Amino acid sequence: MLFKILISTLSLIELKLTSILKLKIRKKKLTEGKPNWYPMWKELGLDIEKHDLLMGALPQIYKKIYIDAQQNRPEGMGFFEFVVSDIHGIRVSELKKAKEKGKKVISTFCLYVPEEIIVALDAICIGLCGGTDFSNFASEALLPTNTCALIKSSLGFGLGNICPYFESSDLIVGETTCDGKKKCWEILSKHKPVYVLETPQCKDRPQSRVHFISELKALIIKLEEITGNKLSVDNLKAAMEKIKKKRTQIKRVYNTRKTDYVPISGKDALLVSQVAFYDDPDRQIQMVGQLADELEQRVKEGIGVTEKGAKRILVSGTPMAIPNWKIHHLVETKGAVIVAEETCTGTRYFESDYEIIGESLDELIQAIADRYLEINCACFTPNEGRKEDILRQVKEYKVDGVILYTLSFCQPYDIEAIGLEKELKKSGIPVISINTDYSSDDDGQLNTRIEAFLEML
Ligand code: BJ8
Repeated sequence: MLFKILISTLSLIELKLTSILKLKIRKKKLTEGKPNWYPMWKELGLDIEKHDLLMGALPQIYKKIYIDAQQNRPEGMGFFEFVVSDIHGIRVSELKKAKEKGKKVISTFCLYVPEEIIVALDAICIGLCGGTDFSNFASEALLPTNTCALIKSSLGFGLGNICPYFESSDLIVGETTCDGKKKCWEILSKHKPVYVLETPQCKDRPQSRVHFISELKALIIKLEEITGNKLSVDNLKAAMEKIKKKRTQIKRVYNTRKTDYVPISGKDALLVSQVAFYDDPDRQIQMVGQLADELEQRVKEGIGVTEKGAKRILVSGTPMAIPNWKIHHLVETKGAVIVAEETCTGTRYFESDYEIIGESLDELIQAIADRYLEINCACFTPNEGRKEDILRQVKEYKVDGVILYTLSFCQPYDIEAIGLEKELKKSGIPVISINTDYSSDDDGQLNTRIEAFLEML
């Protein structure tokens, strides 16, 4: 009942957030009691028929993976469940209202696009959809078969008119990380305004830092033009504080996963990271913070989500966009627990940090550039830092085995996986390499391989 009342208020911002925490995670149909979003979806130009198919499938997948297959979940997950249950509704209506008041929506596909700059200019930063092959119908004619699942999916969401976030975007900020994405921007720019941030290839060189800083400044000019706002020391500092706080709360959640008796499943922790990419940062600070409070209390009381002695797994590799929960589900239905993700929907999002000091825009932009250049993505060369991150995290999270996870046809991560597998084996760390896409075609084969890997630990 409380759930229905909450939904009927239409705007999450107007919700009394603390009351959401009281929601129990219930074994009920996730679609019930929704407001009528059809007028909004039609206005945005969505393909209603296809969008209905997508929205019809998601609750069933979520129920199977999150509700039916898990026990003893933290109550704080009620908020994240609520967000997923209305994934194309309430947040999109918030964007609509904000746009009516003159705010701009800026969409991104990569961790390298600094959200603090977007927020400082009073715009909304959204990470775009891309975690299911449902959308491939709209992109397959434009891309070679050997394109990674994330690109196929994201482009499909945009061109297939099934993503209200894409339709709400005033500007898409791409980047020059992998080759596939570079070409994707060219296709997308025929349908939406796209600006490409040039990320360096060899990020450890001093001249790359200089170049990245000048690229950030060029991006700022573009964003100022789109938003009509001007970047200042004050608004940038405030936005940096806000985003830093948001990252800190996610870090607190991850820290609780380092304990012996893990208080949150890998699936739930992944969902927290995934939602962070498109929800309102202030609300995230509050809701992730409250979840972290609960998890820290669980740790004190020795409340865990697995049997004691469950095998602890680190997943490292390509990002996992909603609803890509495939590997987490396969691993955690076998009694093991994923304790960390060395991915962009995991530790890469919050590990690097900055001090917010400096009295000029130049100093603050430099601090932002330095923070981003610490993110170890396989698109850079060399990328030794990633190996160091994995080895450190294996210790910090008391990991029994590592899954190197690569989306099929992602060459940078695929190639790194071969070297990393050798390095980890040399260090005596059990490791398995998994190369897959969003389909369930290889579920049987992956089940067998993961089962054998877990038995071996
Ligand atoms: S910082 S990981 S979000 S680039 S999986 S599209 S690399 S072919 S997503 Fe990424 Fe930024 Fe790096 Fe993170 Fe290309 Fe690979 Fe596909 Fe990928």
